[in-house]
Amino acid sequence: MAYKNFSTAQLQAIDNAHHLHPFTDHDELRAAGVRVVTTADGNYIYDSEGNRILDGMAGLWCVNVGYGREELAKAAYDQMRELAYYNTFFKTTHPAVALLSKRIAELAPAHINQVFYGASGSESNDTAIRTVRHYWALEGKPEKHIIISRHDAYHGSTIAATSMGGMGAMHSQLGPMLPGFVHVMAPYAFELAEADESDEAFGLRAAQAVENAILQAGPENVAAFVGEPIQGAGGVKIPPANYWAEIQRICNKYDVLLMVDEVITGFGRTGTWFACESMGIKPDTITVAKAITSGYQPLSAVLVGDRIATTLASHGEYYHGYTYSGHPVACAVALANIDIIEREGLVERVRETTGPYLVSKLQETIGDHPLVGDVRGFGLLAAIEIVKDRETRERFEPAGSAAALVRDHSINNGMMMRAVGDTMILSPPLTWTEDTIDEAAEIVKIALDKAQADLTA
Ligand code: PXG
Repeated sequence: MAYKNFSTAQLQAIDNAHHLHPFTDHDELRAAGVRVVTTADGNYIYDSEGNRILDGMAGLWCVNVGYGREELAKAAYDQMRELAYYNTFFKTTHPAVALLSKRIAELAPAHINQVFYGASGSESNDTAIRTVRHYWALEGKPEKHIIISRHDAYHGSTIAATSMGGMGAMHSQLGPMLPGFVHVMAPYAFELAEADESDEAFGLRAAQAVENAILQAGPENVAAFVGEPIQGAGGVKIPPANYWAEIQRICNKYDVLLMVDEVITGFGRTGTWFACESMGIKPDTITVAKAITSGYQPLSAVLVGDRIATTLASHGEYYHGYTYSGHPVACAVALANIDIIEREGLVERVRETTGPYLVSKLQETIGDHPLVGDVRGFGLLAAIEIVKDRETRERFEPAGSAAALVRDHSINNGMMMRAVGDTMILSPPLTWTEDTIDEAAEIVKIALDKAQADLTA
């Protein structure tokens, strides 16, 4: 590889001079020195200094089959040689996109049979927004345009996806928000439940906030409710078990469509192909990206339910699409990726073995650690709340500083773990075994112990 001729210091200097990083404080980055990740294999990434780091985040919640899969490289190579690119606009298709669409329709809930492609989760959420609004216009109800979302939702970084998302810090840098989005409380019991409130009562209250928002806007103006089955970048917020069924009931009652963002949860992470199965809901659109190719190629999609698809496909042209809608190389890699997930039984493994084991092992290893206020998980998603006081759930000041310490100690001791505010996050490749989870839990414990030593020094 060409980069082998460059030293770490040279690459850092070049990167510093020319690369604007996403979601990065560049002063902090320069002070720390950027890490140059050079290779990855299986569950580990390697940097230019020879450090081997267990990847507790599957890249950015995406590398579900792990790194270094020859089969995926070969699928890309073969497809590039056969048909590197062709569009799907000119009354044309190609085998990879047609076959991938069929495969996804087979994996998705029965009422979902059509797929519209993009290249990123943000892009596909834009597609989903346009599609539900266009649907209502075609149905003669163009005033139904408002989309109800939640605080701490992450739906991407384009202007529409940022407006639909519920990240205050992102909104503060957006200038005017796009109109037509309303945000309600997140189903985040750890911070928002009352002291004596049961999980069930909290689930109903959080869903009630959606009904209140629909009534306030007027159901005749509301197009859809949108949500991640489990809020990912917002801090792995797992709703109470009754929440989603209640949301579905409310959407049905007011004829409000249900848009589900499965960019993180899709393709096995929660122990089913799509988390909507685990939640028992029937979404009208499902956005997917990331693990559709395990991150080996940029690809995203909106899975469109029959209700919308039938209307869309019988009312002339929908003026929407991207150069890379259904890119052949990305689709070929997605097909090969789904083959691997199926052949290796990764979804069942998460559901039956590693999912339950991850949360129980973390609970056993660090559940009673003085810094830990809560350990929760669902499939191969886990969160650890960092607190100053386990009883009162008081946090350290300034917000996020204690979790950042835990994260840095974790990375320095061999595992990539993410901090969202004061919540530690794990979202590893689905290829992790019980042994890998044991290794991870040990590193989490070391990181917590070291952070505690720093905080009490
Ligand atoms: N929806 C969800 C649920 C996501 O997690 C997107 C949409 C947007 O996808 P693209 O491909 O446009 O990035 C995401 C992406 C983080 C982090 O800090 C998470 C994401 C992206 C960047 C950072 O955890 N998720």
